[in-house]
Amino acid sequence: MKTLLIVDVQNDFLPGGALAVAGGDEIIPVINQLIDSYDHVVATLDYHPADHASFASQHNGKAVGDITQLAEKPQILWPDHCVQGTHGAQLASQLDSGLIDHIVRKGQIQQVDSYSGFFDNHQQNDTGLNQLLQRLETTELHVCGLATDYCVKFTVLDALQLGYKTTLIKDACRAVNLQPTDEQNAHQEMQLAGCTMIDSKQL
Ligand code: VGL
Ligand code: ZN
Repeated sequence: MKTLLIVDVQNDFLPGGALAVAGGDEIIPVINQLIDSYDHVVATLDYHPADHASFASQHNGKAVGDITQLAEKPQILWPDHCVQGTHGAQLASQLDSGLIDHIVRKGQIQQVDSYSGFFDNHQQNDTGLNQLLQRLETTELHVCGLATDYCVKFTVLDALQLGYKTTLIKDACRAVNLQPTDEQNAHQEMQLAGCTMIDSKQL
């Protein structure tokens, strides 16, 4: 079965949102065009408690973009975003959400961030996404969404590790690009790990 995985296409990652990704809104029509050509469609939601440890606001003397340590691992500090129950955490309304058959939430544990849709950044808790994809008998996974250099990349790397034949739909993703080469590096990392890279017009 072919499954489309839509990563974090939420209001806070769109222009005007709390952690806006440049051009994040431009991927929505691209996804809407593809969405009905899959057996299953699964969306992930970044879904943080209001006091999440990835928020700069929770660390005295730290600013957005600073790096701190969480459980001895470096953690970039973000603006408050995708807080549970807020408009910012909702799926983008322009997305054809009627065709999304499952939603998987991540980043819900206060002390640890979760870029991947499968596991938290300390690889300790899983979200149930792998079991869901198994239940859907997914053999092929196509990934799109936000952001290429964080949640999309780590989701793809875990999917490959778990043995899914994984394809990234490049033009249905946008990157944060804290550094200008982050998107390019993320593409390279995913490709080296075995991800197939395509543009939506090749589908
Ligand atoms: C993301 C930073 C923080 C993402 C989520 O969805 O790529 N990035 N939380
Ligand atoms: Zn987040």
